[in-house]
Amino acid sequence: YVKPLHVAGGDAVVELREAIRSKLLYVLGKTPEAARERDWFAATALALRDRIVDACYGAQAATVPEKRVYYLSLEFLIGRLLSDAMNNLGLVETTKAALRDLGVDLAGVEGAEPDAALGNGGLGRLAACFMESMASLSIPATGYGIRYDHGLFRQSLEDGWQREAPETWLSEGNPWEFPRPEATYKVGFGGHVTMTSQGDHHIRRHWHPAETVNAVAHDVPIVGWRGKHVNVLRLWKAEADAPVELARFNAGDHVGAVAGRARAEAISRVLYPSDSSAEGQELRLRQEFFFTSASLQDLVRRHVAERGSLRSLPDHAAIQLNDTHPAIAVPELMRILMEDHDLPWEDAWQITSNTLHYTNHTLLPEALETWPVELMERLLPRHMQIIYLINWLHLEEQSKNVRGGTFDISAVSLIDESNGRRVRMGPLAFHGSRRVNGVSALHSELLKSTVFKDLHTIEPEKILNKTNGVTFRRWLHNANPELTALAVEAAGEGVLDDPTQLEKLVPFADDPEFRQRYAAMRTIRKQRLAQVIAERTGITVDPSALFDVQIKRIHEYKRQLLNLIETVALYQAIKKAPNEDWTPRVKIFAGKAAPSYVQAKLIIKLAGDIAKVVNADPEIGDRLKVVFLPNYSVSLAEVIIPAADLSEQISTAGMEASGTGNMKLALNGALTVGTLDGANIEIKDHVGGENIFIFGLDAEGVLARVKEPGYAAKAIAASPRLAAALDAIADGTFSPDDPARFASLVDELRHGDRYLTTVDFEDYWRVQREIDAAWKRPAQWWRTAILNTARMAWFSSDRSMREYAEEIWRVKVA
Ligand code: DL6
Repeated sequence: YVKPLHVAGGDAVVELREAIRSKLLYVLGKTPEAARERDWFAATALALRDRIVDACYGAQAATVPEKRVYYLSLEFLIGRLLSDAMNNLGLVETTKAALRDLGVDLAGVEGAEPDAALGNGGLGRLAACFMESMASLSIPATGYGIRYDHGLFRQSLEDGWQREAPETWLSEGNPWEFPRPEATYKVGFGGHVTMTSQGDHHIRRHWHPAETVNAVAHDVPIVGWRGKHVNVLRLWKAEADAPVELARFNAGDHVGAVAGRARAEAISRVLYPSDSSAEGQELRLRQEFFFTSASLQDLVRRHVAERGSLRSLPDHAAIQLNDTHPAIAVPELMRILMEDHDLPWEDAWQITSNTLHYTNHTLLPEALETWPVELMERLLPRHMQIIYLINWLHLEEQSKNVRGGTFDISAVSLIDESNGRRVRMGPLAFHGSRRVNGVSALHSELLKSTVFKDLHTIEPEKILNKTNGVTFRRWLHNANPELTALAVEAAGEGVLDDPTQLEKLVPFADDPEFRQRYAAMRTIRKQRLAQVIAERTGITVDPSALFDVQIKRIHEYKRQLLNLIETVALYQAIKKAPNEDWTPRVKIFAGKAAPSYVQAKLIIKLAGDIAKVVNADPEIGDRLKVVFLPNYSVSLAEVIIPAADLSEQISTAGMEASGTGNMKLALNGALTVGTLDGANIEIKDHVGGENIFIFGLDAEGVLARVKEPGYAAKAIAASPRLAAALDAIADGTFSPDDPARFASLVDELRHGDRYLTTVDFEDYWRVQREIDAAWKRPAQWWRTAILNTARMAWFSSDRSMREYAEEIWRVKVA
């Protein structure tokens, strides 16, 4: 038995119940008898939103904070908000009781909330965790992004192949948001630039866009822990200036009359469904400029209203660019300051480069954004001029600094001349920002030695590390209430406010009774996941087996393929020695592939094909099951993570900037099997090397190995187990209907293997067998799991946000 976390008081229940009833009737126009779960969700959200507004319009609204933070991100993967709102307002039990009085089950209501999937993966989910943490730490912050009509596509599997369908989270409106038509800004595109002489050799340039689009604000309030502070996530919707061209309409051109509107509104229609690759399409650049320009106009207007002069902007505003997607902020802020506010270049540069800050999230060359100069000149002619001048001044400065010898100045240029002429958005963001940060210790070091090597030499103080974090309110309290209640019982209520108190669980790792209760909590979650697996895939899994989980975007560098090859090798080993005492495992995969990423989609198909053969093999039985759960989302993650025994974090070392799923899983007590990559290294430092399973080459080892010709062939020749697994995949054992289906995957491994899957295989196999053995020692296993939970406090996004506030933004945190 565990005590409920929140206790419902009588009056509060009645009040909330009546508020919900009233929203249902008077806002939604529904009687309780006619209401569907979706209606109950909307009514409950509206009633809670009132309480969030109350929390916000007290003292907070009456004071102007000393400094505001603006977090610009093309993605916010927020998922559902109801449980966050209830938990942070302390109203979980009250809401449950209020709905019960109305004859409604809270779980069904929660399930009726659509996921706001306004992001692809780690980068977008990080932005959502940061928003929640900033509210919880009372950091005055606004998130700025796009209100996409259609978030990340819905994934279904058709005969194992990924199919994409549009996602429709807004089809019944969004009860959390406040449309703010009064906060509308004009965003220009195209056109030309005029010059007028002002005397004193001063030339004034002015941009005359050919097209303008309206950015209309929609505000989602984000309430922090214990309802003490509320921030706003301001999402921009694109609207046309003129909804219809009447003259054309009246002339009978009914479609042409709304074409301009369709073009304008396309900007906020769909989220680009790609991560780890730069999209490079015109609409994407339009999206980036649209939300960046609207956000800058908005924050400049606010600053002028509150403080008068823009010269003090860096003292009262810190802007964080989440990756290079908003990097166009560098020339756009310059343009606004010079054109709209008459500031001279030098002052504008001083202000811009002291207000902006930039986070890099990837080293993968294919994900580093560059835009053709020709496209920039056409779409943003004034910005291209500003970028040229910034670059000219920057290169002049650098050439002055070179004393003796030669220095390849093109290495630090903001324009790449080697591949057509393209603007390099990373270096632009770097140069225009006061601080630049990577997202794990290793990643930040690699930034200094690789992509920003030369810029780092010029400004060695600029790059900082800010290791990512995750919000424990979402990923522990809400996702795993049983474990949370157990932690509260053992460590006290304070653990809810201060995650470092999880450390108090350490001595309990040696308490057999506590271990047993901890394991029992896991079983509850595994039973629930088993039920979801059965409902969604028809596969029956045994909750007493080891649940081995790899959940993340499907990408070759994340190496789902390594896991699948090991699955095949294990299958073959069990078939060879069926009487051995194999540890029963369920391998659970989930994740989406970018729609244009052919190899990633083939990997999904391979997982399904292997699952079909393995799961149907009577000789295998419950010793090995393979599951690919379709349509991975934040809310599915909330079901899988608390049920995981093993967390697969097996990227090629040096390629995963940080990872955040690794943190959520370890916090919930899954043991990690991982490479020394991204934040895995810091997780190892915190939980202890004996409480994590590390294998494979480290980042240095990878760099050295790729220089050795024929490394894949050598690795395959040295491992008969690997060779046999690859042969089986290549010869159609798992795809008898199309034996050559996976030839391209296996060929790439045999002849290229950019991600060193073959090289790391044997060590991965070894560590997996160690894990099999560890599972057979439950006392030790659960001790390790408890120690993981107890020592993960540092990975709270509260810690990350505190560090950003103190070391980057210079904002005081209470
Ligand atoms: O920083 C958040 C997250 C990291 O945890 C992942 O390791 C990293 O892959 C991800 N990066 C991206 C990059 N996409 N782009 N550009 O999603 O960021």
